[in-house]
Amino acid sequence: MWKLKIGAETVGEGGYQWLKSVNNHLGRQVWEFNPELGSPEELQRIEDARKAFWDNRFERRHSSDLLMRIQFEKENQCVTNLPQLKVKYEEEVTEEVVKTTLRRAISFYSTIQAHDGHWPGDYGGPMFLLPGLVITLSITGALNDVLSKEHQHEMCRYLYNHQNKDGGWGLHIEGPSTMFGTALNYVTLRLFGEGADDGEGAMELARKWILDHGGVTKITSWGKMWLSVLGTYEWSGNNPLPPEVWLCPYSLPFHPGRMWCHCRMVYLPMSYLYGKRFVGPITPTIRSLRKELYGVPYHEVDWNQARNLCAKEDLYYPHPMVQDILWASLHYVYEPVFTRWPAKKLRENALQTVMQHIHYEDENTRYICIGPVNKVLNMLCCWAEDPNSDAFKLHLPRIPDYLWVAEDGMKMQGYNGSQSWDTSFAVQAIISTNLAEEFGPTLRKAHEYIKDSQVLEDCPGDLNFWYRHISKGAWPFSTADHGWPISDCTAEGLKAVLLLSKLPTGTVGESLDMKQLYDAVNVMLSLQNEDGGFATYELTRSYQWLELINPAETFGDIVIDYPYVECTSAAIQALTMFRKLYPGHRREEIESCIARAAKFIEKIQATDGSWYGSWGVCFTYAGWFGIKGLAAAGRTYKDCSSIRKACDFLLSKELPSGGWGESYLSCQNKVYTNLKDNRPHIVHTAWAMLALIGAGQAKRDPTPLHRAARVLINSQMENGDFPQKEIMGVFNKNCMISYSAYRNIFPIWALGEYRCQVLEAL
Ligand code: LAN
Repeated sequence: MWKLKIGAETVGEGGYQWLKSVNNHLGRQVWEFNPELGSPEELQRIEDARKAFWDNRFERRHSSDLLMRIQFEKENQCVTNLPQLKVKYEEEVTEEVVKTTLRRAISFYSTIQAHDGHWPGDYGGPMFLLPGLVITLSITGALNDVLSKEHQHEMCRYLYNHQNKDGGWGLHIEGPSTMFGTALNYVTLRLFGEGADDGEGAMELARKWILDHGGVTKITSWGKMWLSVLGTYEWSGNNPLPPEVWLCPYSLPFHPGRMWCHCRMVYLPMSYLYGKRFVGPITPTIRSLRKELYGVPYHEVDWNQARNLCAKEDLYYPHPMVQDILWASLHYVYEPVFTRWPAKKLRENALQTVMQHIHYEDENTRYICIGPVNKVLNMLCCWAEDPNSDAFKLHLPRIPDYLWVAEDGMKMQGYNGSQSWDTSFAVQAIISTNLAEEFGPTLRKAHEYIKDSQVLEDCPGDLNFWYRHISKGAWPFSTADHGWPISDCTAEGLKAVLLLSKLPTGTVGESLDMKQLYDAVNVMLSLQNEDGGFATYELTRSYQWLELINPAETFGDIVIDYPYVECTSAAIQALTMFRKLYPGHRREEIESCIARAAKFIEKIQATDGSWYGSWGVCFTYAGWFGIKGLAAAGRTYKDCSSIRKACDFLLSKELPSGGWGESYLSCQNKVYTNLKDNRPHIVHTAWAMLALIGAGQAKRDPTPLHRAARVLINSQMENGDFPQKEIMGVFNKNCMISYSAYRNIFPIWALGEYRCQVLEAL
């Protein structure tokens, strides 16, 4: 049976040598297979869950994290046996019902808290991550050493579970088929040893999809890169990524050091692989793939034309003409010159510089790396540089950090988890219910986790040289070992510890040292842009027009770190909370920061009263942040037209049955779209409630809030859990990602505020 291990227990004997940690692996999540574990009943439950997922895979595409739940159910007893309550249509929602629902919800949620205080969970969703891992491992010859046969079996299960009816795979689990998803996942299955003709037709169908859509010359540029290193596509069919760009002066607006760290960190290793024209060993499988993936014989492919091809299913951000000109001149003029003597020296220099930055990133994330894409690319570069290097060996034991198993199989996650982020939210949710005293042990453990996950040091060396912002005092999204600081993760972490500091030490433990609070404030202040807004990891370092050279056809807004309503609002909320408790500390700076941030939020609001949400679906998520940010800054419904418009917008989206439910299509189309059949979604319902309560809706007309509360109460399951609905997270406009903890956190939070701010005010 699969077992989820947490923290220090994930480090097996002998593993220490290759695994580094700043805090004894706090928050680390690793699934291990142990054939001896599991009673027949447990194994049967797991099989049933798998079968149910498979049977309903085209209707319910999101798994419910059931393997973790089955494990925790055995390990942690649920303390309550309160009865499940339902509220009939037009029946009044009473305080008693809400309180019982909350007690049941938090009791359940406490049973899936890990012993180190964080809430583990599935952070899957994207369908282009596992292929990068499997391609890298198969090139380096490590596939069968790193991934056991059980791993490979679960990975195949995952891929078949998420194959669309038409045979293809989407960019993410809920999306329609794309060439990027289909070709890469087909290749992945082939590398696992699945036959091109598997008898069941799934592989044949996938291949048919690829050929019907023009063959893999139509794959996106990232797909071209993966197929090239694998040896199934020619480098001449890629647009150039000259590593020399890293040698340009920083004053140039397109210097990679000015880009969004995720963009920079992905194109860094890509430029190494391109600069080297790195290709793995050509095995019989690779030769066979060359035959399978194109409609014409491999030697007849027009690689030059292929550089700019992209299937229409994949095209979210079509290349503007400047890009075609840029790539053509690099391809025809620059590359032929700079890959030959004497200019070749420059290339060698550039490759060395690039490698130096790769090693710096690896070392300072303890080989986790900032994300799942540069993780595997960096690993491949380390191998390409030296297959026997320690760097490559240090990468291997950090692979499990990205893997997660649920009833739909084993997936590669979008990060090494969302530990810190979820825990900060969970704390705020539980405290909002006013039941904190009852759940002291849960809060105390969460408090420990948050305190011990703060980043305590800046990265080493000259930060400017490494293009790094300060980190000291920040909170990461996942673990301190990952260590990249994020503006809103810092804000939510700070909010959580400040709220905890107001509760009795006897209940929730010692508060965070004041100096560490000051460090957090220092990071936050350092992250405000001139326009008042906050971006994600760093300041906005260059111009918006750079998006013109975004080469990734499937992603929007990746080139620079833009300011966002979410990050800006979180900063306001944290700083206003801090200011109340520590009015003397950096008073003027904080005040001016809040004022400028609030103006920024007003400025970027759309005329219909909405904000576009970049990291959650979508206008509802952003509405919650927009309103809460302005309210924290002291604006009210009465004196602020921005809040009034935002409320009108949200109220206009209430569903006839009560509640809210927004589709991921909102994110890609930038137009508010309901879920199919106007279904409500518990998380949207909760966000809308939180926003409206924050804007004083209770005093004006509480009926939409009552209706929404009823939706949440009635959706609670028998064991106190809430059902997993449609996918809720997003990045770069077009790709969805799972936030598995939201189904528990936000109903608790919204009903908590409903209980304390709506019902009690009546
Ligand atoms: C994340 C996850 C967390 C998220 C929030 C903190 C929620 C947000 O408020 C700010 C942005 C941030 C940090 C974020 C940025 C983009 C990430 C890192 C991700 C969505 C997780 C995965 C994604 C990353 C870019 C995926 C790899 C794909 C590429 C295009 C490089």
